[in-house]
Amino acid sequence: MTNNKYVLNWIEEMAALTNPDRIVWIDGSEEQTEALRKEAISTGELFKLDQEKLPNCYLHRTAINDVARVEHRTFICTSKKEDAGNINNWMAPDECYAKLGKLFKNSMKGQTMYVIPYSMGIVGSEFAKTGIELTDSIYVVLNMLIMTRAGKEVIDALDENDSGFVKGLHARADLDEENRYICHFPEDNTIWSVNSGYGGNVLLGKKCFALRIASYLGRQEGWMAEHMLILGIENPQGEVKYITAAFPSACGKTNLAMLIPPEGFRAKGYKVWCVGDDIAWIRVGQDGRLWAMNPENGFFGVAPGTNVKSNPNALATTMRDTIFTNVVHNLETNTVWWEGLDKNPPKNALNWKGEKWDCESGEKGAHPNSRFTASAVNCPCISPEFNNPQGVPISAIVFGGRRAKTAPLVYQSRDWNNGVFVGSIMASETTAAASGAVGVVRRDPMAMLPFAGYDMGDYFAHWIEMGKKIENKPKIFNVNWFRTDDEGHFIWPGFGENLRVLLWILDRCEDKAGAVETAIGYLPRPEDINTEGLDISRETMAGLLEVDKEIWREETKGIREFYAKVGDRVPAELYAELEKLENNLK
Ligand code: GTP
Ligand code: SPV
Ligand code: MN
Repeated sequence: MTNNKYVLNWIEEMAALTNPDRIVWIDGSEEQTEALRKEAISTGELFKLDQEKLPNCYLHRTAINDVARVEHRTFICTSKKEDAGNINNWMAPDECYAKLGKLFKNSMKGQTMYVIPYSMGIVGSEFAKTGIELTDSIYVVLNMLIMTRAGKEVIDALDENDSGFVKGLHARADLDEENRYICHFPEDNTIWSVNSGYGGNVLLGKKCFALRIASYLGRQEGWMAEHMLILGIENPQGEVKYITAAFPSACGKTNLAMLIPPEGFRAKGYKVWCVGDDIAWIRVGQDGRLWAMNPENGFFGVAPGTNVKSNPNALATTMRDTIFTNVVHNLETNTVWWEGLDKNPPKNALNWKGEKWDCESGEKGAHPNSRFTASAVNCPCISPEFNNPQGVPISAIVFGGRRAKTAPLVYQSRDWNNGVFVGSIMASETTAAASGAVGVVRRDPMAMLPFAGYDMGDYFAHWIEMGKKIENKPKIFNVNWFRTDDEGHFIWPGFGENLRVLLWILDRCEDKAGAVETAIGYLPRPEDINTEGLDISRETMAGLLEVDKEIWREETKGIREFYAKVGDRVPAELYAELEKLENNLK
């Protein structure tokens, strides 16, 4: 497939280590892909769903001990520990290569090693980057073919003398939890993942490359890799403005990226275009604005909660060419189901573990982190700019998380550095997207806690530095769709209605909307957000926009503790912002 010596030598070395029976290059052709599907079906790795109702759709089940990212087993292996920082797990590169080398040794014996050349971004474009993943899993191959631009054209576009590709090695091995490792060697452009077969652990183009390795490269090269959706909002005059938003895992990026405007807004001509739902690569354009592109080619979205009301676009996207992972298998219709799809759970069905499932048992049928892997081109609201290698110009950056009480529905930061501060103090209740306890508040700066490929203090400093290079800075905001009442119910209706908040945000970017200054930043008054056609009282809006100083004083203590934990590379600019906030709250 290639004459690139760096590629060939590396594959030879990895094959010597893992000892596969065969090596197969993935070319991206429909013939090869179909043959792989057939093979996976024959071994039970995939189930073919009803091809009339769900053309080209398949179901996969992971091992029951392998259902989410494993943050405690994720390592950044820089030669100096301080470069990985206090927040990341660290291992010395030599030690890690030796340790994982033992786990990879002969791990592919009797199996095929697939070589997947893939591009993050438009193949051959200036801002795209190439990766090669070696894997023993057809499931990984089929997912990578959806999630990235993969195959022959990628390796053809790689120069013979280019050694800068990202080298990913993955083996399922024994799926042994105790020996599961997701390791990154940013100084070597290398990722090693062993003993898992689940999503973010093994689709190495996604979190491992496009966030952890890319954030490291971005700092060196002067750009940013962020855990952000990108969406365009078209107004009735046909003008489109773009927003990026960083929310932690399972906190609403896919939903927001594909939102359908409330009826009244649709009638007026508002439209939302999805550019990306998870990752944004961002750089300063020649025009002095910030430009964002989505390096992925598909969506690895959370299934539960996705339905015709909450996210019709996502649901439509999954109606063809989709791989479902860990959802319910409806045996009556040979289709899929998950909690929150509709009110008719199938009677004759298997749960995500493949066991007979009684929908009245009270036990969940789909895993809370069950997912769909679907093609971006199948999304009804995919942006016409999706394949533009330049990306799109950004008007606003939005941060947000799940906070039952503290954060108001929306607020605007005062300026870039204050906005970086707002991102750095993000916190959210944990979800099922990572293994561990769910619902615990944890600090998750810029939604990058598990994804920054280097020291978090340096990462903050990089944000501050980027601000100096952007002539026309986007404005920075914070949102919270998840405030709850005393009974624990969400107060804000969310989903499509979130457009109302985004429109206030865009109006603020053009000085067209009102706000009041508070201790934490600019907040809309209830009347500043258009609630036309929404059954929500002024008092409820006022409640959603309340900033409780007592709670926030407590919050600043948590922020100080967190900064101390991040360590001595937290920039002085952010401590200055923290002091301002503390003073404002006195
Ligand atoms: P990752 O793919 O893990 O990065 O997640 P994500 O940020 O894309 O989250 P996603 O959009 O898949 O949403 C996850 C969960 O949040 C789903 O159960 C949604 O139903 C729920 N959710 C999304 N938006 C809203 C909202 O506006 N309000 C409420 N109450 N729930 C929401
Ligand atoms: C996330 O957890 O943020 C995801 C899913 O987008 S995974 O690819 O598994 O990381
Ligand atoms: Mn994500």
